[in-house]
Amino acid sequence: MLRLYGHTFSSYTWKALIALYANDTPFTFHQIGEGNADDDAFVAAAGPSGQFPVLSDGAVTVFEATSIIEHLHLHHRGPQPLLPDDPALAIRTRMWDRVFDLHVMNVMQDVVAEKIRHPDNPDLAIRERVEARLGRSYRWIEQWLTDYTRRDAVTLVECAAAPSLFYADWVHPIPDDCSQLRAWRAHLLALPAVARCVDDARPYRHYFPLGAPDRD
Ligand SMILES: N[C@@H](CCC(=O)N[C@@H](CS)C(=O)NCC(=O)O)C(=O)O
Repeated sequence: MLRLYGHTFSSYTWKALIALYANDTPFTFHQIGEGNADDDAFVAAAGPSGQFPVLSDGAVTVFEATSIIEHLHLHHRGPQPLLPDDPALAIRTRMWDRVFDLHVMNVMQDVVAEKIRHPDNPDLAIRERVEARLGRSYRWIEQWLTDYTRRDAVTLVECAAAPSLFYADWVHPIPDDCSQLRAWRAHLLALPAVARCVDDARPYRHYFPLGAPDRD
């Protein structure tokens, strides 16, 4: 039986969960940081950052959400192919995955990290830089969506896009003139695999350091 270690409120944990849910892949979920010392120690030792999610598959341990999805695609393939079989399209898919991790999710996390570091006096220059970078990413994705045709599937792209856009929009709302992107975020949140993550995370919304908005 596969074991996924993560936290229900964690964006990168969602990324792996969406892949598992979309394919009805059987697994057990191990919640980190909520009192199970053995699970916490396992994650702390699994990779150099000690971060989650981490997947355990028999003797194999996989960290990094993208690598977990690659592993699921190779060893536990379900009805939803997480990567295309065409190698050239697979490269494009991996490149788009990097867009959501590096230019949406990790950017958004700078504001969250600054609020945790300085809860009473966060550096406004960091927020300004993050808003500028997110704005640029939003506009790039808005253009990219014009030619993105696989919108009803759940692939590595959707696994990366749903959690990153969910939380980034809380930090810096997607502007009205990015209408395709706003509609795509709503579409992603309505996918059953994503909706399940959103709902399971509701009890933990008070963990969001900036204060969760009253929506979604
Ligand atoms: N690059 C990693 C990022 C993982 C990550 O940032 N995980 C966060 C939760 S969303 C975490 O473990 N936070 C707790 C910590 O850093 O100790 C991935 O893609 O899996």
